[in-house]
Amino acid sequence: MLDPAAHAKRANPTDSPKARSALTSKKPDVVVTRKLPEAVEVRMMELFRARLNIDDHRFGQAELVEAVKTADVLVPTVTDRIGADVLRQARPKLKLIANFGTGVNHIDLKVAEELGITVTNTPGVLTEDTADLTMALILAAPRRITEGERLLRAGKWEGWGPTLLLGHRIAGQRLGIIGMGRIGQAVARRARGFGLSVHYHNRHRVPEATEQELDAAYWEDLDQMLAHMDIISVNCPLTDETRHMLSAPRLARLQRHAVIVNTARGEIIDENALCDLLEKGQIGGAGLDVFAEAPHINPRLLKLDNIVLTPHMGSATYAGRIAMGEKVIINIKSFVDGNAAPDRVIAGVTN
Ligand code: 8YV
Repeated sequence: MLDPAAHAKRANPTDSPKARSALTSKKPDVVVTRKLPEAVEVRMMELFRARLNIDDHRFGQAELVEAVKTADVLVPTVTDRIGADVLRQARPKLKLIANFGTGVNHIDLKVAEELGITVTNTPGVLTEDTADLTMALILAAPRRITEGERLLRAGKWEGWGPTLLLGHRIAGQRLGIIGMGRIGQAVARRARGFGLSVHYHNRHRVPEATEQELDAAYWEDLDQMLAHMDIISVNCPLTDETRHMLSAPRLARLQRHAVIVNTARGEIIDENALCDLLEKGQIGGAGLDVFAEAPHINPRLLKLDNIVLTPHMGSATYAGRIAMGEKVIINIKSFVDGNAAPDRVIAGVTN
């Protein structure tokens, strides 16, 4: 997939208010692919001719094609694969994909742009929630929290023991954040409160004032940073450049006790290489909220004790999901009213 930020910069000049005039005269047909919070769905019913997914079933390919052929606006989520095969059947009806979520790696942006379809996302409103879950995994993996819970639930706990479930102290460890965007910075703020020292790698160095505020050390060379960290947190988007960024040779640079946390996208890490290292005890552990082939979980991961697994719940708060829905509504409303949608990843051509 292409980099959303780079695309946004190349906004299509034909994405003009005039070009959307046909849409402004009537309520747009909006297809929502998953069940959203009630408040969001009710508002969508008021504003649009919305088709909701009441039973929350997953759209197969045929249903997605039917949706894009018959809707002005599609509201997908990360669980939908909006590839070229689907998009090529979307015109002339579909004009906007208002994604419910920030990551847009499940949408073929190149083809959407080629076809003049606008794509929006929901940045900003899930930052704190995702950073909270990231921090929870940063704590849970080195402190073996879920391992302890499993022991207890299995009825195997025989009481306190001086050497039982010893983990690693959080304070004083070095945290290496890969991707110092909104979420990476929110993780850094939390991490400082727990006494971690913050290091980061990013495509571009963040402004000096931000570095100072976060007391964060920049590593231009990811390989070098990996070799010196105790904990790694992956917080960058999935793009062509970041797919398998944590490859086998890169992962091999981690220290034996290092813990890797991923709340971004599973495909950024070579999952099989990660399993090799975890199985051989060549790294300390992992906290994973995202998986390469979700919802299928690599069975090798399930057999490991030294990892904490959560089912892609970084943004799963009531407030967060309602705010995401509100962003989707604002994007659709702005678009159909002839204004530029605020969270454009791709600015398309409309008729
Ligand atoms: C969302 C996410 O819940 O926004 C994202 O990119 O990963 C999640 O937190 C999900 O994408 C909903 O589509």
